[in-house]
Amino acid sequence: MQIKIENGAVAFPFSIKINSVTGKMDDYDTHIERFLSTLVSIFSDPDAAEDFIEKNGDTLAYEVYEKNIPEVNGEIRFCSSITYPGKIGNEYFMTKGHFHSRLDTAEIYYCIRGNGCILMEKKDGNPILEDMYPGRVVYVPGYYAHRSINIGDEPLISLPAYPGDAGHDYKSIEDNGFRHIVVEKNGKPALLENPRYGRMGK
Ligand code: PAN
Ligand code: ZN
Repeated sequence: MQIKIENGAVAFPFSIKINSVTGKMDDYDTHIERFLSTLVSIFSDPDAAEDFIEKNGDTLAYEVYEKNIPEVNGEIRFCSSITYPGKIGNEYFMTKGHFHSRLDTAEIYYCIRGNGCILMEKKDGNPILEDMYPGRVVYVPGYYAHRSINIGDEPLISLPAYPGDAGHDYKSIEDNGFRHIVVEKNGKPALLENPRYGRMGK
């Protein structure tokens, strides 16, 4: 079903289903797949990411299914976000992460399956790590960059929802990274300073 738009807004109510095992959305409009080869520079050890790909082949780290809801004030965009289990060295598979282009826009993540966390950081603030497991809702306030991190051994599936006009600023994170990374230490996730913060793009 194509969403009907009138005056720049969704014209009719609609519903979709997200498979709670695979995360696949039925009747989606857009499907984004992020393979490790396109994510090498988000990891704190890009050489380890290259080695991983050499050994295991290019690997799907996360994917997103979404409806094309207008990117305007008043609408709510949502998707199914699926981050796969895995690690580069000790660093867990994760999404690229971003600020919203409209910095003051918030977001909620509803966790459907898996075990992980959302890392949140203001431009100059402390990191906040919130747990994700089925049934858990994480509120990401405006001004916080955010990314999903899978610390488990099954897909981390969530439903993020955010204002239509939020927009996505990936560049700040591509250039600088997050100030912190989440790695496995003694079998548990640990939050460490990112040794490459401020020079991720180099
Ligand atoms: C989410 C994310 C999704 C994929 O819908 O877009 O989890 O992560 P990246 O956008 O960082 O690649 C969201 O936060 N939207 O605003
Ligand atoms: Zn977001």
